[in-house]
Amino acid sequence: MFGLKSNKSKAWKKLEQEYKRMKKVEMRALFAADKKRAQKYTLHQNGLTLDYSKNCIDDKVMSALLGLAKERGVAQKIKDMFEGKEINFTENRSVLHIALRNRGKSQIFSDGKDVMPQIREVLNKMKNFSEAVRLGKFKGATGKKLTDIVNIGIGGSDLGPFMVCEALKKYWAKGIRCHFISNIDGTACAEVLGGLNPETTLFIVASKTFTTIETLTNAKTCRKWLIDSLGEHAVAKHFVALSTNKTEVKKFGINPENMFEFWDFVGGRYSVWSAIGLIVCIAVGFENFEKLLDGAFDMDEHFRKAAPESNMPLILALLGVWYNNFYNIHRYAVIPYDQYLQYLPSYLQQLDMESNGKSVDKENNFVKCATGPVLFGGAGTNVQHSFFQLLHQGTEPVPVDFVVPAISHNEIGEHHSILLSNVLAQGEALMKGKTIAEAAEELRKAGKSKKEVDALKKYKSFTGNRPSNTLLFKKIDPFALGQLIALYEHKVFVQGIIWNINSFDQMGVELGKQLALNILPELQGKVLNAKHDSSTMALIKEVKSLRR
Ligand code: G6Q
Repeated sequence: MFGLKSNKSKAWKKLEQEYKRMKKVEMRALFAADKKRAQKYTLHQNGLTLDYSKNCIDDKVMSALLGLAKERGVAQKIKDMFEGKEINFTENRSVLHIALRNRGKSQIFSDGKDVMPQIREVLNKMKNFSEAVRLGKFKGATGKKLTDIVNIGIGGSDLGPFMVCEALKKYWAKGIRCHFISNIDGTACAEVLGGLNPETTLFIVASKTFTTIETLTNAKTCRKWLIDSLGEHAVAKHFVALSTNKTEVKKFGINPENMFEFWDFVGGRYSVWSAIGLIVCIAVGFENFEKLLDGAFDMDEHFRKAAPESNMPLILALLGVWYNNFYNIHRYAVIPYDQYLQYLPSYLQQLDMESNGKSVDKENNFVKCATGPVLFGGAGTNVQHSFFQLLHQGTEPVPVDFVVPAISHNEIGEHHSILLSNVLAQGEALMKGKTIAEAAEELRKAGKSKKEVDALKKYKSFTGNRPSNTLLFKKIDPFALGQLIALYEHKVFVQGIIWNINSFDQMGVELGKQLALNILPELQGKVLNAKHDSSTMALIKEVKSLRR
């Protein structure tokens, strides 16, 4: 149904022609022919560099891609988002994560109301609370300082704060530790609670809707654990909520005064900039949280104002479209070369796949082209020793984004130089490859016989011509991280525009929330003989028998 036929607009057809030409061109040759290629295809934005020269592109391709962005009205849609138009068209909502980090003085409207005063008010509340916890002024029920902060949330209410806390670990206040409980698997609770003292633990229940079964079940378990040792009155001193749903927060037994609000115009996976970032504020301090917002704002301003040809999120998005829709490569990898960024790929996986894993367009038709690709990744150099084999020699290329801080927070001996030499060498090798003749030559030089050379030369060859982007910056600090996240958010947004889909709903995730609720009473023996397919019926039966 999708991915096979293009929607034959003028710009699309032009790109199909460019693809026919470009697929015969080797990047090696393009580099050899133009000494300034790297310079030409590199962008800079306030400390962040994007080198996209190792892509299967030339000026004609870039101009055709920019033509597609123009044809799809990307510039107007960007304006619409910043003006609070209801671009989340299936839920009739504005999409205003950009307002959460609006560090300027401008007003931003949703539904005719300026949202900035309420955003600033919550930020102020976050500042006061996080400082009180850090300074030991907000104490636990027995008068002790709260040292262990547990974020209970899932999906958008977990991945953002988790990734950011881990990325900024070097900035954590001394004596404060962050923990995350997301999975409904009791192991998640058991493992975290097992190491904690109730007197010094603060629970943050993070849930936009405050109806998510995993989060509420985990929160109830943690509440019981606390009450069992400190009594009911301790809840007010050890539980806060982050939510849009005051009624449910109250019902759960958390005083709405201990609730930090956010709003429907903030999507879960775009919410780390909101109250959902509370654990980040406590861990790294409000000043650093503000720097994170500053970095994102810097990217927002760039995205809004930069010309298309030098607009980083736009260029990244178009390159993704180029491979996804013209080369028919429906996957890409993000590889951070920094241990602190090891969870960036999982975070981006949600951002990209939940936003653009869609099949119906704005006009209510099934799409005729492939939409969101599969994103995967992991920290380099570890992944070089695992799935990089396929990246180098698999039958289909996988475009890669390398994310690279030039300086490590832990500059020990030669470690970081070795790490950096690896990432640079990987990009080069993917692009250049190694011809069979070159492989043969290498084998001969290594003293192999003719027979051995003939037997091995193909196995030792690499097609090359495999695309990668390199995102380079000085160090992983709050500002750079803010820029980086916002860059990917906007990239995903632009791709959604090109594919004419809604990047801001998540019906598939919501389906999952309903489905489990149907089977739960059957597993608990409360409903018998419900109808399912034979496989599900058999599995339910077997699970019940194994758990008996
Ligand atoms: C994010 C998704 C999803 C959501 C979780 C948790 O964009 O909507 O990942 O964040 O399902 O939802 P709650 O925050 O409502 O508990």
